[in-house]
Amino acid sequence: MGNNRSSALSKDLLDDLKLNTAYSEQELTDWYSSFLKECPDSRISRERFEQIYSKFFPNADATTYAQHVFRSFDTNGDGTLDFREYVVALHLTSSGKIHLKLEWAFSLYDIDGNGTINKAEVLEIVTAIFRMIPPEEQKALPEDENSPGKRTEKLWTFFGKKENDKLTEGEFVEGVKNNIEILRLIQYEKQHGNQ
Ligand SMILES: [Ca+2]
Ligand SMILES: [Ca+2]
Repeated sequence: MGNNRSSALSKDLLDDLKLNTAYSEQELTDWYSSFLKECPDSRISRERFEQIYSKFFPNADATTYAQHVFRSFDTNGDGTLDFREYVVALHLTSSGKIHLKLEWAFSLYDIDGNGTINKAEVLEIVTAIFRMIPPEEQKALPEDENSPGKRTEKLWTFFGKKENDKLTEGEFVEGVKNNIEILRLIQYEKQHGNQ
């Protein structure tokens, strides 16, 4: 990095991304051009990311969730997203490969990055998810999952965990794969205007 001052994608980065994502050289080159147009300093700040993210949820508050998503994408932890982090994030969240998505979801829930998820971390992410659910949709939720606390209890029970237990990445991935209800509860799918 740093020696890539021109608007061309460096060969090393291109090779790296071709190897680690499913995207073609043409796609990556095109994206890089539009990325540079949007972000002339080739970085996305957290504030900018929150703005972009929030536009998808005009009727709710996606700020907290966007902060967690940003953290999970900012893999080198420098407080900005560079092109590599951006493309890897796109690949993880849209490739359709469930295993990749779940590994990413694990890193989203593992807020302190210590390699396990505890109940407080689940509660924090579920609370952020709830802020994205419009009030009328919240009213329609089943009784045992219509608050962040209840939803966290339900999830924790599905995972077969006691209050102070911890969840490893393997348990998380297997748990979600084996229980469609868990998959539904760990995320929020917008009901309208999504695609
Ligand atoms: Ca970064
Ligand atoms: Ca953790």
